[in-house]
Amino acid sequence: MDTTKQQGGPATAHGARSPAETSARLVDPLGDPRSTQSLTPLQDLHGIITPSGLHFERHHAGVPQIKPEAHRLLLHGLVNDAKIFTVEDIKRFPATTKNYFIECSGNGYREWNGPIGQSVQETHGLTSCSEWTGVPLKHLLGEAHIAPGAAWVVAEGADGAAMTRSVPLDKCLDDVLVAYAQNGEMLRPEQGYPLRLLVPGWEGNISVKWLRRLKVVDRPYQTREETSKYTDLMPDGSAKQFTFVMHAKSVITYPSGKHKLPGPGFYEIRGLAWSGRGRITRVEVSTDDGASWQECRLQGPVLDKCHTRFSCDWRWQGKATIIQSRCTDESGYRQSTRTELQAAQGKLPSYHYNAIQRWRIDASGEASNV
Ligand SMILES: Nc1nc2c(c(=O)[nH]1)N[C@H]1C(S)=C(S)[C@@H](COP(=O)(O)O)O[C@H]1N2
Ligand SMILES: [Mo]
Repeated sequence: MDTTKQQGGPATAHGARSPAETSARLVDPLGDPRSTQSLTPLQDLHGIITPSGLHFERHHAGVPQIKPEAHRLLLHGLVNDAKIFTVEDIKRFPATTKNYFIECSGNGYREWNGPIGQSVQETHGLTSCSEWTGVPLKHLLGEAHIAPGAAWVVAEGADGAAMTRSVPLDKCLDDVLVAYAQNGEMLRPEQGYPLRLLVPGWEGNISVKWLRRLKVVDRPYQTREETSKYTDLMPDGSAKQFTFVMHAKSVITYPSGKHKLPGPGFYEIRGLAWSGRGRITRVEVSTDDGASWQECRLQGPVLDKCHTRFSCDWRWQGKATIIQSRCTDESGYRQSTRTELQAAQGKLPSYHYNAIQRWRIDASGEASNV
């Protein structure tokens, strides 16, 4: 059909992607359809922003349907002026817009003892990156006037799980947002519409969605999500609590598991790197099973606690090999191997898995997780 010889389709009130584009989240129910996760197709993305419809999801009790006009955020506890905010009240505060990743601390959980996932979506799809708009929590706390003895803030969601987490006050006064928008529009219901906490660089679980209550308190409240869940089991059987920061991680997204290179020749290796400790300063790639490493290009702007895209040139000779990437962040932390991670933390699968991801390219060009 010659599209230059006829009138095209009409304008639409709300756009949708081309029907030819079918990239989708991988919905992976955790044994119970009410508690689900869905994974971002990192292999299909460009740049650093995850389209809102492809942002990974993790729901402990499904997605509540919240009417924004009926929603309230209560701010109380160790404050002199307790407040009840409507969504409109929150939007009247001076707004901040920042790009941040959110990564579930369970991202890659199954990879601790060896390769399990086939595609990068399966191994790394519990991270996504958006432009978030909201009000810095410090402004709301300023309105409520924090009282002496305040040291933590307990955040509670309005979902069936009433997800509750304790956040240190220092972090709340630093870069935490009460976000209402994502990539230029109001949050998607799956991301916490109409309000969510956004705790940059820390494990996704603490960014409480459908936020309805903030209680300023003197100590962590030892909620379910910080005792029975989201603690890291140590080799001696004890559990480490409050390991908030997501360590630096990188992964090659092209070529990656399930891709097939059409033949020897030039390829641009592409991937993503991020760190909960700040900016990514360096990404290196090896295309010879770790014998040598080359410096990658970082696509600017390289932002704080944000996905960073890297790339490097590769001429594939058509022989079987292993490709992998490792990153360093501005704190000097460098991503390590699975073996090094196991030596430091034991072999029990745990949260915060961030080892170097290796993809084998076989002689036919097929990529797989090794
Ligand atoms: N209220 C509420 N907040 C929540 C959750 C939830 O189930 N309920 N899941 C948490 C978890 S475990 C993660 S990893 C992130 C995921 O955010 P996303 O679904 O927007 O990607 O939200 C967190 N906030
Ligand atoms: Mo999570």
